[in-house]
Amino acid sequence: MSTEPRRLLVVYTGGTLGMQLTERGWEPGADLAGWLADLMAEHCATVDWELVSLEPLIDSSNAGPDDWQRIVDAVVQHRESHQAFVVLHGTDTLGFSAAATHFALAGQGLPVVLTGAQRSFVVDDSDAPGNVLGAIRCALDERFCQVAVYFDQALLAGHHATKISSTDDHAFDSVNLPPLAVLTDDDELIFTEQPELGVDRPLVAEPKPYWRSDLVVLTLHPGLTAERLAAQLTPPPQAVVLRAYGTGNAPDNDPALLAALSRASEAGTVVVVTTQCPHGAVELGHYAVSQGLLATGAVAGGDFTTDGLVAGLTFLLSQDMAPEQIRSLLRERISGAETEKV
Ligand code: ASN
Repeated sequence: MSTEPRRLLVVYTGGTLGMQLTERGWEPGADLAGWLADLMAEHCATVDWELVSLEPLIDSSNAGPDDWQRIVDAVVQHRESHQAFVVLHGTDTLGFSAAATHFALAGQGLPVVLTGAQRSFVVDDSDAPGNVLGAIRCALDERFCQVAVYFDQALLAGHHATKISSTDDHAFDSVNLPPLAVLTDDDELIFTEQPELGVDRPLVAEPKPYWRSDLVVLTLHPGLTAERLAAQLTPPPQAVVLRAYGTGNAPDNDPALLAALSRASEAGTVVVVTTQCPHGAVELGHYAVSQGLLATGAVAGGDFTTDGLVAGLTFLLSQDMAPEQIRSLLRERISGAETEKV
């Protein structure tokens, strides 16, 4: 491992962190470059760094697979000249972008940290300085070499981080995986789980760029009619993330409901089951009631979040794989993910 200090690239995509208040509400446009230059001069004077802005700057509610790819491209294009990457991003969809960046860069050993803020740097009590400096601290640490999210003094694996509060400084949690590290008030970075080689084993050898696929997230709720579910599956999408109950349960007392899912699977839709619970994994077949769902051809999403599955499925669909190929890769790498972290 090189002992040379890492050269840092900051990739700015937008988000509250650099927003200003306009007549329409908060939107990108504050002088982020000027603020960051002052912050770096005050706290990181010895760091060799560069800023790249991905124009147009966006509220992350507008982010999609094209934007994920722009982040990945920015990192890949600078991987010879820079050794550490911090991505400044809106928090609303940061969990999706972090997972997408993880899948695209898995196995490359690149230290990439996504962060954002709940309040713009223009506000007195902004959480932007702490998050940005913490993210930089992590990205420059020679022990760190994967895609992660830094927020509120914690470093979280990129494919398990999800937004849990629209207002609190503690806006992100790592679901079903302990934080990778915590940053103490004394600026000590304590790794709780060493980033081991193989932890982020790539799903495919040479990933193709992200493109916008026809994927839908569906949530079960008591009283959902088979007609409504069937309408949501017409025409059959390429993939469904099905937010079921508990360990992956769905009602088995309405054959028409399960028939709608079976028809979609037979038509080539990849159905992946996750749980509506904030924590815990899916295990199809654990309860008898889930046998019906299992029989539709649905695949368990393991301990992945909705964010992780949307990004992961979009990644696999972008590889031009046949539905059965995607299902078997999911079964092999995702369904039992609580025992093997991908
Ligand atoms: N709407 C903002 C965004 O995601 C929220 C934030 O960054 N805190 O861009």
